[in-house]
Amino acid sequence: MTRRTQVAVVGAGPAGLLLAEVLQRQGVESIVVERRDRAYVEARIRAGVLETGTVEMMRRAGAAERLEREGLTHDGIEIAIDGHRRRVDFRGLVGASVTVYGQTEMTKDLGNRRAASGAETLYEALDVSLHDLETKRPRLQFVRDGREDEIEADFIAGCDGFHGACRPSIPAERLGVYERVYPFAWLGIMADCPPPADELIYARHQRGFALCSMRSRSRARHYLQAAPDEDLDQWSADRIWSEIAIRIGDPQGRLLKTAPLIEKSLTPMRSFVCETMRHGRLFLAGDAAHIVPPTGAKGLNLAASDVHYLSQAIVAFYRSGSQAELDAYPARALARVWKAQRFSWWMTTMLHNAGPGEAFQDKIHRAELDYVLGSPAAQTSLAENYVGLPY
Ligand code: FAS
Ligand code: PHB
Repeated sequence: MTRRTQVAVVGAGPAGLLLAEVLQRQGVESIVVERRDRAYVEARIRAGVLETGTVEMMRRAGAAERLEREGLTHDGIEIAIDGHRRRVDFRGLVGASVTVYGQTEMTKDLGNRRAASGAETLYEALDVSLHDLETKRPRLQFVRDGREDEIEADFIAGCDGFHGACRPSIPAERLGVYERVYPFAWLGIMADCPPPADELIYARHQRGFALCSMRSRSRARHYLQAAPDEDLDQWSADRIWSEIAIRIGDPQGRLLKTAPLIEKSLTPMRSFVCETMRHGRLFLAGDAAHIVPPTGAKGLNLAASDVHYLSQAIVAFYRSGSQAELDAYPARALARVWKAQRFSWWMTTMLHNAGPGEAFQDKIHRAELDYVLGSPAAQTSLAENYVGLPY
């Protein structure tokens, strides 16, 4: 049986669900097709800091009620160099703040919104393949409950992340790809204990980078710079906690509360952009098109700004028949993507040890951080990028 819809969305992560619900509320119907089950998608622990624009997109999706109630407003961050902490005051410098709210919660809220709107989300849809992308009737084929299924649509939104099926459906010779892989990774933990400070602490230390973040005032989310092939079995909870304490300048552990680990993971670090964000009637959004090192807290937020541009273009098409905004989508989205890539690369190289043989680089990056922490002008630049550049 072939289902028919206006927009077929591949992926029920933040980008896919946000796009589907923003479109739904503007009268454009969609079907979302997701490889995993809903519980798996909503349990994936990832991002935690939302730009103002992302909060606004959740409002446009009709899914911001809990976020506005439970999200924590942060007016700044702290940056530590070898244990000496200084605050960067976003509110004072640029009159804006960020909201701390877990991606898991955002995806749950969007999933509940989607279920309430009665629109279709097909979970556990396997072997998704894309067809007829350069025609006016592109199609998705997939297997669900052991049966082959098909959706015909006006447009396909590729929101299936870095390892999805959509980007590879674009002919290789059409792909414009830029990539940098970093010589380190993040060892991430989650624990039910208060974070060491009211705001996030980004720390540069000769032993490596550390970040103390949170999901609430009683749930901490911390990261340590580690090798890309780090053996997590060599990292006991005690070793992790003591290393975080040293790197943030709390060697006696007076500030850092500890608790049993809920999660321990290793995330590789890369910068990746596929500039081919459109191929025929296929449009890529979110991690399907770009990956940033998480130091600048931009990954999830770029998915939201892609959705802003793509939803505007699709709605304009249905309202006026004009293709102009669809044609302009890649350039509009990429203008913001590359600025966020630059900021994420800058925060990453400035705060992480470059590794053996890079002593000169490390001196330059420490000097840059020293300069930033002593210059209101440099801190203003950091602040306006961190809180999110305008759409
Ligand atoms: P997602 O990858 O979230 O979602 C894609 C969806 O598509 C998934 O549900 C997947 O199951 C589905 N899918 C994939 N292939 C499919 C197929 N063939 N058919 C159907 N469905 C398919 N960002 C930050 O800002 N801060 C962070 O700290 C941070 N930490 C991260 C940690 C990890 C381990 C990872 C991988 C990413 C992290 N990110 C972070 C970035 C992350 O938050 C992404 O930016 C965000 O998930 C982007 O959302 P989507 O584009 O929806 O992609
Ligand atoms: C997080 O809370 O997961 C987080 C916060 C800030 C970052 C990266 C990750 O830069």
